[in-house]
Amino acid sequence: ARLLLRGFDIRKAWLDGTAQAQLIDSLRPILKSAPLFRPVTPSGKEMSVRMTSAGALGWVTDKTGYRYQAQHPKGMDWPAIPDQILDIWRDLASPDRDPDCCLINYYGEGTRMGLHQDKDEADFSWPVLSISLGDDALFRIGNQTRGGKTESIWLNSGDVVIMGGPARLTYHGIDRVRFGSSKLLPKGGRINLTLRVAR
Ligand code: MD3
Ligand code: FE
Repeated sequence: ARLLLRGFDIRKAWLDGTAQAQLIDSLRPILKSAPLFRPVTPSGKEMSVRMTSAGALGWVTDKTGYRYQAQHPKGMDWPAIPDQILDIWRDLASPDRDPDCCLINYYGEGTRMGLHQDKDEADFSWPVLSISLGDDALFRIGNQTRGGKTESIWLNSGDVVIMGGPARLTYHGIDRVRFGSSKLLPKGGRINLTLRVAR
């Protein structure tokens, strides 16, 4: 099913169970060579999400600020983005240019992500694409400025969301995860893959 919500193009169950399991398999070597880390915001707060990246650039945050950089905080280059992930981008976002960043967010029990805009990228005319894997998550969509009414929708494993055009700068966040609602990840939790053209 296809749903349009405030300019977000939501493809429910875009990936079948086999494709989801293959995606998780493609992430295993990435998580081994570029382990998840707990980001710290410039204000010094630890985020509850754990993250890593694949691609030429990864998104990081620490006391010195938010940025894209070519190395993991421990110093190694990020692993390449698997072809299977790039294929989803080429199908749904753009056949003309590949993303240079695949941010991998892991949501354990109690993880949430407050409302924010994604604006560390150089060119907002490129869409952002998000792939949900594992436990269900309550996704909140706001407006292009802080405040105002919001709408929420549950994202399930296999859902893909494309944020382009005016929706690109919409405030969004994850209010909660239904921990244990999916059997995709043996230890539970949710993985969100976010594909972006950062530079
Ligand atoms: C709307 N991640 O990594 S994905 C993020 O589920 C992020 O991990 C959430 O927000 C997650 O920045 C939400 C959906 C999403 C991702 C990027 C967006 C929505 C977006 C960029 C612009 C507008
Ligand atoms: Fe975001």
